[in-house]
Amino acid sequence: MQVIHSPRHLGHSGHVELNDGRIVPAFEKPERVEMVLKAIAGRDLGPLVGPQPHGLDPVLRVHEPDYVRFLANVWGLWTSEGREGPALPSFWRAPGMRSIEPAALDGKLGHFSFDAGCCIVAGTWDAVQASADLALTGADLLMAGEASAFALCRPPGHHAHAGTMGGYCYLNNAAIAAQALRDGGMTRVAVLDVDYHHGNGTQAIFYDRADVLVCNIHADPMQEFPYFLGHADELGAGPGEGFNANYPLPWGTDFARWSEALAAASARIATFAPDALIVSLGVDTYQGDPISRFRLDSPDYLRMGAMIAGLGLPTLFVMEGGYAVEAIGVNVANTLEGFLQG
Ligand code: B3N
Ligand code: ZN
Repeated sequence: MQVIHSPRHLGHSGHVELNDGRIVPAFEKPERVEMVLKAIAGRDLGPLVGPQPHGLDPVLRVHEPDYVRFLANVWGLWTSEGREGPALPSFWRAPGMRSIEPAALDGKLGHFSFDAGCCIVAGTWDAVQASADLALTGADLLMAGEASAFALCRPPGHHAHAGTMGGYCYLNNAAIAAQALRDGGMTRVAVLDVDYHHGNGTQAIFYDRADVLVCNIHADPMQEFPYFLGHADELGAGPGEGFNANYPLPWGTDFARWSEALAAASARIATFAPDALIVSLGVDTYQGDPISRFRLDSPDYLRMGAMIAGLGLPTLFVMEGGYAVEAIGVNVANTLEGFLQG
């Protein structure tokens, strides 16, 4: 399994988030990737490779042009106004207000976001583009006949909608890769999102489509971020009806309960018979994660990987969340090792 990595993620650092009424350093930080690299180096998983540049065309197959223009320009606009420090959204449109992109930068930040989780610093756009390129390179590998690949994406992507950032996510790496597989000739693609948080962006992007099945196993949105999407009755719409499946689980869920949901999602995926599988791999389901409340332990990720291997599909793992920095590497490496041995 090739592991696709770029040091350009390091440019997205020094950013902040709003937590308990205070501006604090973001939980989503560069050390996460460095810890995964360190853990992978100790295992015989496969070679570490860099990304191929893909430009913005495959990004624009998923994301709206105005949004991509905003992401590309926001830091330049911010600094040209003499603003100092990171750019953080803090104003949002309520239902009944109009969806017109404001000229003012604070208005633009709110227009293109759904929370204050996407801070922008000097290196953010470069890191975001590199992250999408990692996922696209992984998609290329599957199309070239590789059985599996791991895109060590950072920033993560599964909360990003076609025109909206949020939850540390700017471009939806998994969705961009899924669309690239479709554009490359695959007929059906499945996305299995095992992150603790519901992948609202991925769901929304493919909600009315029957060619991309999206399955999410996550904390119940009644209790957890992203709060406003991820219920079990969200089944898809129009031609996409029946091609979205959510498995919300309560706080305190352990692997015994969690793996029942994975078995159900796997059965749905097997029925769909996709040409390839994309796994949105978040390991914030770990019992020691500082912002999450599931109870998976490190050995459970070996079993998770083996269960995913049981689907017998060409599989691209795309990194999403996981904030227990001391354990993130072991948990990711265990998943990949479990998959390779499974
Ligand atoms: O949910 C939180 C949150 C919960 C607990 C915290 N503690 C105990 C310090 C802090 C924050 N914040 C909302 C934003 C969560 C973004 C999650 C991104 C992710 O991993 N997506 O998969
Ligand atoms: Zn998460």
